[in-house]
Amino acid sequence: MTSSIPPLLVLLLVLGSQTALSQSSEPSEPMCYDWGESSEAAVHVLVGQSGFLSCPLFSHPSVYNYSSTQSTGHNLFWYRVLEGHDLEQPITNSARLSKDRERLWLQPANANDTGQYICMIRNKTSCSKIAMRLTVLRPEDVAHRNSCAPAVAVAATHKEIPFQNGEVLDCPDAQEAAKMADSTPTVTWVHLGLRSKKCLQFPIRAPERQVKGLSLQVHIMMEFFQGLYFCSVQYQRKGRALTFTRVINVTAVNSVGSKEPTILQPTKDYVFNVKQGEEASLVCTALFPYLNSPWEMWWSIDGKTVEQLNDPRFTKTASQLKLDYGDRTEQSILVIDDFQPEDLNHEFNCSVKNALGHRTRRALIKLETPLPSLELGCGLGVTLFLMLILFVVYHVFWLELLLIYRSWFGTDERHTDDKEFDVYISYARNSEEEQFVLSTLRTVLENDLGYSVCIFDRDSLPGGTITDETLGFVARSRRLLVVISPGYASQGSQALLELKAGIDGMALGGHLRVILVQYRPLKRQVWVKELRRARVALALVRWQGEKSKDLTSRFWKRLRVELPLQRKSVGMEGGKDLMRMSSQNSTSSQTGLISQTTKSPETVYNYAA
Ligand SMILES: *C1O[C@H](CO)[C@@H](O)[C@H](O)[C@H]1NC(C)=O
Ligand SMILES: *[C@@H]1O[C@H](CO)[C@@H](O)[C@H](O)[C@H]1NC(C)=O
Ligand SMILES: *[C@@H]1O[C@H](CO)[C@@H](O)[C@H](O)[C@H]1NC(C)=O
Ligand SMILES: *[C@@H]1O[C@H](CO)[C@@H](O)[C@H](O)[C@H]1NC(C)=O
Ligand SMILES: *[C@@H]1O[C@H](CO)[C@@H](O)[C@H](O)[C@H]1NC(C)=O
Ligand SMILES: *[C@@H]1O[C@H](CO)[C@@H](O)[C@H](O)[C@H]1NC(C)=O
Repeated sequence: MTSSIPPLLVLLLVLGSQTALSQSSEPSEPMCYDWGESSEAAVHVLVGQSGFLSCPLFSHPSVYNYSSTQSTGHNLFWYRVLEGHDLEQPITNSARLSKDRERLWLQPANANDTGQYICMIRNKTSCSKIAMRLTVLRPEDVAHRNSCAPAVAVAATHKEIPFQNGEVLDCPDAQEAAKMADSTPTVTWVHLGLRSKKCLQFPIRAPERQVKGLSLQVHIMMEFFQGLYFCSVQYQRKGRALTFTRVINVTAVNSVGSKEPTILQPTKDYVFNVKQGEEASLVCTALFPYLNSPWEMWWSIDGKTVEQLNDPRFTKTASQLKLDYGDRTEQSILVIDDFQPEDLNHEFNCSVKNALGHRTRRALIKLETPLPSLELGCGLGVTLFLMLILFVVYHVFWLELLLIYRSWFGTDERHTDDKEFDVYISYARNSEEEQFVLSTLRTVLENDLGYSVCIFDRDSLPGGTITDETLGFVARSRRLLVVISPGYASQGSQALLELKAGIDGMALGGHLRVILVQYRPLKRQVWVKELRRARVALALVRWQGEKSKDLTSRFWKRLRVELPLQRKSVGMEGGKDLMRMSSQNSTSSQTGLISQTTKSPETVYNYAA
């Protein structure tokens, strides 16, 4: 940013606010305004070389102009401050110390000239004074020391020369020295290459750079002409040989191409994505091609600069990204604190300007509403919770769910087949299980659940062969309920016959399914091999003692799932009564027959074998 600050302000800032002091030694003399010490005006001179102090009051001619002060009767006086004594000693003109307009020349400077100096302009009614510091350096103290320079030099001046262009390098202060010299001074030039770091003493053969009088002419600027140019001025004054060295820092700058500034970022269609409630940084990058004139870059909000708005929510930072032969890439970032949807109504413009042109680009902004993490978290939590509930419900109540599902969508097998019994119960006779079968299983199935149950010993008619009748009964049943027990289906038993008939019927697709019911915990090893083989494919329902007595227990639910669908009879009195009439009472009438028809071991044995 090179904005021109009012010179008076600079003067005030630089000098610091020193109080106006009365310098009056005589009552008639005016108050003298004291500007304090100017750090800008500090001078370094090499011991033994010529140098000068320039009165800083005149460095801003809009405030003090040497020519005009002369016309208002002002005189310029120089003083040296004697340190430790707080005394201002007037400087008297001599061959070595001489005034020339606003300058005080030291020809040459001595080591003991180092100190504070004051220049004062005064007429009868007004007075101003300012102080500055002179430092006389030894050659070994100097920054630009190098082996090739004929002498060392102090402060460097800067010069930019466009490629392919010509430029005259004047040795600073040589003209002024020439005015005081007895004869024309001589100047020697040395170039210290920027990259090569080599010294080149002029004059040289090549025609691009030539010494002409007190100057060095660069006819066509090249990249390797960059670097430091030392010029040493030698002259005679009042019979004394004098010298001083100056240095010019020469850099090459681009000369061709458009010199108007361009906005590199944001591009025409670029959209800044900003988040609500967060800090938004709008980055503007611009290229200012080399132009020896001021340039400017700024952000505006609805046409007002950040400074004009003076809103703490808007701040900006600027920085230089690149300097390439004078072409500067500059960046300005507008930072918007806590971006809100209303900010989208503002017009954020990045503007650039130099002497030849200006550009403005509006920043397109898209607001990304952040996912409300709280609501998202809640939603997720609720979903997980529901899933957990479903999981639990399914695992605890899956039997119920299955039963409900079946009651709604299942088909009643009894309408599609011509079977006579729902359940055929196969069990080991004379075992603990027999009691369970006859007193519990049969009763509940028939009376409470309304199934038609076939128990061979009860339902078979006297006279027939046991094998045929068994096969017939099993074939006419929809389910074969096998109540397993340690001795179940031992060799040659009725139960083995029933089991084989059931497994065969199942395998042959006779609409028969075998269900295993375990009354007591039982080791698998004691199962007959037919059972062991079939086990994988069969449902096993376990009796869990007292727990299973209740009709709503798991045992009965599982059993009902395995048994044919009983659409209307579950818990219904009608079904119960029907069953009692149809089968239960026939039991008693047939019990007597069992003894006559049971046990024809040979037949069973033959079948089994
Ligand atoms: C079954 O018949 C017997 C007599 O044969 C009778 O005492 C009993 O009440 C009957 N049971 C049912 C449930 O009808
Ligand atoms: C100083 O004043 C003289 C005459 O008063 C004027 O010609 C000259 O331009 C002024 N210089 C500056 C730098 O203002
Ligand atoms: C002294 O200088 C001031 C301006 O700084 C001017 O107004 C005034 O007339 C001058 N006085 C005389 C006596 O020339
Ligand atoms: C300063 O130094 C010079 C020699 O370099 C000497 O002649 C002169 O007297 C000195 N002046 C003071 C005030 O010390
Ligand atoms: C010369 O000027 C360039 C560009 O301003 C700067 O980077 C470099 O440090 C200067 N060289 C010296 C020796 O001052
Ligand atoms: C902002 O820039 C756009 C072009 O991108 C322009 O049309 C508009 O006038 C500018 N607004 C202001 C206030 O400069």
